[in-house]
Amino acid sequence: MSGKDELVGIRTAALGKVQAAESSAQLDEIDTQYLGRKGELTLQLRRIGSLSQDERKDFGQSVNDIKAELSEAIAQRRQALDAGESKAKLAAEAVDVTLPGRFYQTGRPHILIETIEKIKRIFIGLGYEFVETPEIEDYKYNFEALNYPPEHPAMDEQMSFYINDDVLLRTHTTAYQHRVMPYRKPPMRVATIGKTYRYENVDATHGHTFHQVDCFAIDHDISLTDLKGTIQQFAVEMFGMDVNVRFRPDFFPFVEPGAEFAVTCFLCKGEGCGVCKGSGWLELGGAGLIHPNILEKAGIDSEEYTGFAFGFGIERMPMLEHGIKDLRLFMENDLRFLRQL
Ligand code: FA5
Repeated sequence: MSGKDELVGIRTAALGKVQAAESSAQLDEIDTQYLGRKGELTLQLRRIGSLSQDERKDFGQSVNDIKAELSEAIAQRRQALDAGESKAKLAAEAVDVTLPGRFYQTGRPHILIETIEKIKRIFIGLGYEFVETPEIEDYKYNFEALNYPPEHPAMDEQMSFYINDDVLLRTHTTAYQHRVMPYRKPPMRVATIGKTYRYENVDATHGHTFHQVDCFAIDHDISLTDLKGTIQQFAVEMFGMDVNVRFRPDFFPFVEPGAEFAVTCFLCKGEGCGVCKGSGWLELGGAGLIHPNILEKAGIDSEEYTGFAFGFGIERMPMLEHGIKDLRLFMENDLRFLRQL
């Protein structure tokens, strides 16, 4: 084969490879194979010495033309591949703004936690400091320090889960009083909120585990009017309306006089409805003026200071507000229930 024929073969093969190349890396290989220091076209130039004087110029010119043509073809192919690649990349990264958004399920506080937080906010706004005391409580704080004489029938109303003779699960949040009172000086306004436990027959409105809030205030000249005003203010902020508060005599060994209190039904505004069973009132809890014995036991002079205390259950409020018929639903963690609220 003449040198010229060989050149034509190399050119055809090289240009064919360039067109078939699918990547920059393949083009690099073709570049090395033909145009590199030991490339096929470079080697062709070295043949020039073996050619006649006449042929040399012509042959050299042809090799250089093919080299230039091949370089140009490689550059063009590289450009085309780059453009294709970035187009494909753009296509892959494209966002279809017409697609519907992804739905993320977000958590939210349990309805009881929401109620507790709201109650706390209101009492903090009224100047109460919240404290936490144990749920596993000494008999001493749960009953004895609260003026319950041994074997007093009132203790039957709060059937208890005993851990041993001296320790039980607190039956009411009022157990916090003597964990706090002896260690502070009046004036004081203190509150606590949390779980309480009673060993009783569980039904739709009575749980063995439920929540209470308790508050007390001690200062000079505290009277029943202060108690009533505080509960009234709480009810207005909690239920968002102009409520009345009703007190009826009741007995708790740690208050004198003692009362149960109710607020105007927030659904029927006192007219009488299914929720308040036609009475127009919703019973919330117990209250009264702190018994002088309790103050004295805490080292507070009952001649100089008086105080009020009250406590109520939490579950009742969201039950009434959302028409929840069974208090056990709060503690069962059934998502079908929780998602409705
Ligand atoms: C008490 O627990 C007193 N410690 C309240 C108190 C505090 C009176 C300070 C005076 C001064 P009582 O046993 O009535 O009182 O309970 C108060 C509220 O807790 C009830 O009105 C009710 O709303 C709620 N409660 C009582 N037992 C249960 C129960 N088993 N399940 C759900 N809620 C309950």
